[in-house]
Amino acid sequence: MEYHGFPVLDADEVAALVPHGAMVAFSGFTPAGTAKAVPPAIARRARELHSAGLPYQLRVLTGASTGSSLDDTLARSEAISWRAPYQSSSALRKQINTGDVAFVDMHLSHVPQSVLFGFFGTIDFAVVEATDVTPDGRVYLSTSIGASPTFLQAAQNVIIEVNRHHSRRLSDMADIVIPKPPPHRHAIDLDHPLERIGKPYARVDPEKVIGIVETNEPDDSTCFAEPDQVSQAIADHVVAFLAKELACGRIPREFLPLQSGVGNVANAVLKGIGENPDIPNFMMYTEVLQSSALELMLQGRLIGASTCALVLSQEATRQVTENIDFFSSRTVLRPQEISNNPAAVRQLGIIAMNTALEVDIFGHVNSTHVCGQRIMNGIGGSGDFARNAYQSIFMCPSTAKGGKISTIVPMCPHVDHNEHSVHVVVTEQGLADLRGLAPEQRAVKIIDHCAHPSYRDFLHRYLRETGSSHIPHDLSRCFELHQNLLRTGAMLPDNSLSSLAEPQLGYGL
Ligand code: 0RQ
Repeated sequence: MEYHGFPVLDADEVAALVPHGAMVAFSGFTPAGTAKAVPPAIARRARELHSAGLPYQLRVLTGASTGSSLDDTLARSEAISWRAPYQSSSALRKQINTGDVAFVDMHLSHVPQSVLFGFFGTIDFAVVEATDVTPDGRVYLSTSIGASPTFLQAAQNVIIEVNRHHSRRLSDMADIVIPKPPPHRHAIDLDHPLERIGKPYARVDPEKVIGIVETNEPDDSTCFAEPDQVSQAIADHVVAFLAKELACGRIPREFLPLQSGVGNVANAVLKGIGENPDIPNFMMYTEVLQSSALELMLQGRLIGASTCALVLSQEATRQVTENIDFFSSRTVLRPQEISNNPAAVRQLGIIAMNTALEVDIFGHVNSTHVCGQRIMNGIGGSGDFARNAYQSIFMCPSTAKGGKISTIVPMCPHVDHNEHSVHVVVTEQGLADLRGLAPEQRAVKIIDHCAHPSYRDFLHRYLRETGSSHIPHDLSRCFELHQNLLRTGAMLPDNSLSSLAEPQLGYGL
């Protein structure tokens, strides 16, 4: 059988072609556009070979995190030896944290250039989901663009998963360009989030396409619970802050494009912005567009969005398919090199809103490593946006694990975003605007506005008892809370936590 002149293979035939030790670049930026058939076939092959006593593991590259068909399935079959650039799978996280998988945590905007210049070695195979591929090598990608255009260009062998479930008209949203390599790179000509600078398809050399795998499967769908009290309180603080900034003229009257991370807090913030009559209709320039954003688009609150991926519930997917003219005139799907491009973020004046694991009293943010050791997901695109944003906001609940952990700490044992890239910190307790404040002033503000009341005395005492310097720290005590946590399972003795309202949850590092 053939598809537009390319041989049609089944996924197991493809898996049989991929040798132990190969570097495979898969499409997928979150569950959106994740390759769906070949990874499970590779996992089956790995299990068979492992049970025959043979080694079989791959080096796995993607755009970002993936759907369950990829990271979860491959990790459960112990089929990954190396992984970059981002993940959010609990099975894979365990293997990374036991040292069984080598994981490279990196800025998502850096991935395509790193691939093109060979920083990861040869890309043996690319497995890319698409809605169509033409005989002359035009590849129409599906719900995410990610790094697929570059994977198609760089890989020695290419497999296209043509997924009939997706609307072929998703390509109406796609705007694909691969910047020229330095030193011949031109400035990115983007003056507006919806400006188009590329083509609706990616390119592949047809000679490299060894086969087409046909699929008919939706992306894993993500549904978020209604915001809880904590997310709602964080959202209320952020929305009130943005409205005040607008009223003071520190945000221009026509507002600025928003970048928003993924998850319940991000959803609550977006919903709150949508509902606030003082904030005008707005644009987004972001890496992931969730169902909640599409609702705002239907309401006319969100005028338009540039993104790298559409992460939708099944109902939202149906809406997009049925109203493709409406959504495609308001949505641009870009490669991650452009959606997360630092120059574009600075040029467009993005307001970046990301989530932290913990923040220290001077404003450094840890987004990735619990106690500086165990990875949660990775830095993802947060650094691409935060470092270059017009305003960079970091949000998190003031405590985690039922209050056993304070997310406001004297010093972060791992730093993803340093004080220079963090303008505003928000917890359900309040908001600390750090702009123009020196380190000690920042510390007082963060403790008083953001720390949970049960931890404020400890944090103030720490600040008082350290000597005076530009950033006052006591290097013998700065990780006392983390050491307590590792030793006893809580950052402070239990009695100091009795005032916390949340239920006490188990904590296992
Ligand atoms: O664990 O579910 O076991 O209770 O961390 O925390 O509060 O549910 O928040 O899901 O938004 O994740 C930073 C991880 C937050 C995420 C992070 C525990 C907490 C819970 C999750 P449980 P929440 P979220 C866009 C931009 C980096 C990448 C990024 C992230 C779990 O937002 O990965 O921003 N960000 N990308 O209990 C120990 C602490 C903790 C803690 C929370 N201080 N210590 N555990 N938890 N704080 C996306 C892309 O780039 C594609």
